[in-house]
Amino acid sequence: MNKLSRAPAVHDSLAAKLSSADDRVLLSHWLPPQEGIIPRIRIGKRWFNMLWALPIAFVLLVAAVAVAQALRQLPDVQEWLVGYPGAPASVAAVTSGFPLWLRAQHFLNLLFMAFIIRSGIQILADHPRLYWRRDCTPGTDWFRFQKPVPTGRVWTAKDDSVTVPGWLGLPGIRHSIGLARWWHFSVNLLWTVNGVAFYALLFSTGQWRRLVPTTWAVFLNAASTALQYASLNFPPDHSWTQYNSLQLLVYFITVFIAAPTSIITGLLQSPAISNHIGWVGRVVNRQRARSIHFLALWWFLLFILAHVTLVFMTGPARVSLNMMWAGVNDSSWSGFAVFVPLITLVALLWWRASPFTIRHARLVQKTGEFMIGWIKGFAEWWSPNSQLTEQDISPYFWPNGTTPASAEFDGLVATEFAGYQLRVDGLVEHTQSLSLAELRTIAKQEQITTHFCIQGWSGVAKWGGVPMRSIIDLVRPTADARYVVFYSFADGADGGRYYDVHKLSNMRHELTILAYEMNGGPVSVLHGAPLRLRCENELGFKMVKWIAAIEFVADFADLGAGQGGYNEDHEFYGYRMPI
Ligand SMILES: Nc1nc2c(c(=O)[nH]1)N[C@H]1C(S)=C(S)[C@@H](COP(=O)(O)O)O[C@H]1N2
Ligand SMILES: [Mo]
Repeated sequence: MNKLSRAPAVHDSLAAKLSSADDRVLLSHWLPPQEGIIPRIRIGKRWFNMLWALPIAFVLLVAAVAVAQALRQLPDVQEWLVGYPGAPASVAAVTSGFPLWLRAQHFLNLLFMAFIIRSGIQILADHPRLYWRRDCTPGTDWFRFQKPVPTGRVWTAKDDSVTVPGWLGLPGIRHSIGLARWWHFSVNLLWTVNGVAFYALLFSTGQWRRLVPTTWAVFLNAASTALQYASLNFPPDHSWTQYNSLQLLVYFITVFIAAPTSIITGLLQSPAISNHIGWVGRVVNRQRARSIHFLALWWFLLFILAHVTLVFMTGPARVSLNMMWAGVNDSSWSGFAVFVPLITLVALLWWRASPFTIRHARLVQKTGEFMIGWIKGFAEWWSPNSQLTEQDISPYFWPNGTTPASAEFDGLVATEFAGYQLRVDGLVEHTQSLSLAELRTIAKQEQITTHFCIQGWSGVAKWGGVPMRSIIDLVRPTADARYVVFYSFADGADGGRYYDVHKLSNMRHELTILAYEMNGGPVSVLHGAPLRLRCENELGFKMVKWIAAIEFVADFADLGAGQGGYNEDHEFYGYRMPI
């Protein structure tokens, strides 16, 4: 892909200010840890500590047991239970037990879910708040495990990120979303392939009858089973051939509702997808998608808790393990013999995954790129076209990144950028040096769009500026120009200049502009004055703020650490980030 076929290029003078980066996470250079708080949920105006859920759940469970036991004393209820014993008589049982493919897929699902959940929690910790509205205005969150946003100072999204414990998060250090995403997306792909194969095998073998309701009677039977469980007098277990109706419904929801919902709401958080699919992306905006994604996580967590508890509570665990791990319906130890080594393997991988990721961060980045880079390539190809209206402009727009700290930049700010010159050079026929006044003479494009930060927040603003297409027409890139480098006036968080690389084709999308206006006025220094990139099919970090120069290149391997941008070099992000 990035072959260095020619002699090293002579780059823009700013290229000398880029820094190389380590292939490991060096904790001494990393964003220092920051504790979050116990998760809180907002109901109305009040915030509740989620630990309250534990005593409340306990009281509710005890009450449910008391009520269920009382109900089962009533003759009418006993009669009703005879009519609805827990599984509709009309539903045919499955006689083939649990075949090897099913057992293998069950194990793979367990293995993949472990890493999906861990990396997902890590991703959430990079913006530890959830909202229903896409503007992410402080105070409108409904869930958080971070303090309220401080006022009276600039508080960036990075400032807001928190550490999750290393045994839980993957890789368990603060602001490691770049690495967590490679895990999350790569394993998601494996999980989805496993899931699709599972659907196909289910429906081609008759095993689907275990999981798909075929009569309305399942609902009353499920109520009956729930009552029997709650009374602590469990229904007889026929799992080998047929699940009871409660199991059936819960498995159905897990396999056919929660799983697809997670995949869809995951994809809807992507700028390229959300901005390409019209009203769907506007109605299920990024924050709604994120919140629903999180609720789906809770479904899975509660499912796992209940599932594992019941496996070990209904009858001898040995027998249950035999069914799903050895495929036999007896009371031998064969299930144990399979289960113990495999669960030990999962535990071992769980234990080593974070240290491995920290030590071999570049390898994780490269492997992730290999696994899912092609999907990102497809998404980048789509032209983002979704725009919003003036009413949608967010009252608040999170700031992010490290502002320029140089006498040169301060001097420009003091003269309101009167002396600013944008250099556009590299592999072009007509090198340019353009003042703001000259940029303003080029036909202005305005767009009201959603910003998608990799960390999870979003915000809507109206941007005005010069389409990159106009710049391309002006400079006329040569035939070997394939990428466009944006150099900033600002350094990145770990020293060295902030920069980022885009494919030239991405710069030709309708909504790619160099913005000098935000919400009708000049863009503020905080948000990237005098010029910042808007490229609506990418995540926020690809939109360089405080642009000093633009360079057209054939290859970017010789810039910085060669990964295509500052965060790509230093935080192991991908250089194509439409998802
Ligand atoms: N020069 C520079 N540009 C940058 C950054 C940065 O740290 N330095 N941060 C990026 C990130 S991560 C995001 S989300 C957006 C944030 O833009 P905003 O501050 O206008 O919200 O700017 C991007 N551009
Ligand atoms: Mo970001």
